[in-house]
Amino acid sequence: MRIDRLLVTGAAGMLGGVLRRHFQGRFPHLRLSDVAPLGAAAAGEELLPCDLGDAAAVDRLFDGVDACVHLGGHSVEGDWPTVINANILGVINVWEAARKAGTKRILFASSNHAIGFHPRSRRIDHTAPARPDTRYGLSKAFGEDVAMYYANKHGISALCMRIGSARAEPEDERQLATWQSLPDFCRMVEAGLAADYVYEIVYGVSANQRSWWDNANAARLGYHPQDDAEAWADRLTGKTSASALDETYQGGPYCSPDFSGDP
Ligand code: NAI
Ligand code: 15L
Repeated sequence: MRIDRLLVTGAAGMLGGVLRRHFQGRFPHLRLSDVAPLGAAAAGEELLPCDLGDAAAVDRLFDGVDACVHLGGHSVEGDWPTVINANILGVINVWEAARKAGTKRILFASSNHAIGFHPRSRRIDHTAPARPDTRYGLSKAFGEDVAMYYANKHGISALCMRIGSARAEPEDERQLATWQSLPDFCRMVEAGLAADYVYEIVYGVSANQRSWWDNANAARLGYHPQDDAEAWADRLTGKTSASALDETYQGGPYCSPDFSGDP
């Protein structure tokens, strides 16, 4: 697929900054957007600030866009108004704008919190149904379904990346399973831009020995992670949550806040 103009939303964020550096000079036009300041444009960059909840602004954002890596949104648990604006209205506005602009592909930053209430004792793959652990996780599950609807109905191919814990280094025992190194995150995005598919789900995770996720679907699509959180095991083993509930479920510390169910 030829990409003349790639759009990255959430470009002022942590992973957006990683991709901005990774893609420098790579496409004729790299369009970057966020509601937060984006700094100065480098050669080949187009900076278009916008709130994802503003449909007209998102329509303008997609003008001339061939493919999009959609990272923008509220990236942790939040109250309903915040989650609805950034992650519910936001994904509707993104896919609707893509449809109108003729954009061919969207890579969506979903989250492990869409499946956070699967127990750690269960190894799951890309066919696992949503089990959101938060309003945030529910919004990511919704985003995955929006992506599927527009893929099947309007031919916008979509890769839903259920990212675990993408950061420079894992920070606790749970992340020995869920960590994705930043180079592996870039490898996953590269595979998602290059492969041939209509709608797929993959896990955004490194080649961790302790992973709870069978990521064969990602390997089939060309994602071959190079890193393994086990290198941090000596330092992080035993660094766990005080909550038994958090330690039972894959979503970890997102599970116990506000919990009033039957564990
Ligand atoms: P981040 O919080 O650093 O970046 C998100 C960006 O979205 C921010 O720059 C923020 O200003 C922007 N944003 C928020 N609300 C917006 C709105 N209404 N309109 C426009 N922009 C808005 O998060 P990070 O870590 O870079 O994550 C990027 C994406 O990946 C997020 O969608 C997050 O949910 C997802 N993700 C990240 C994981 C990680 O471990 N870093 C794990 C799972 C999912
Ligand atoms: C996420 O979805 C968040 O965006 C990230 O900040 C981490 O908390 C991550 O999940 C995680 O589960 O470690």
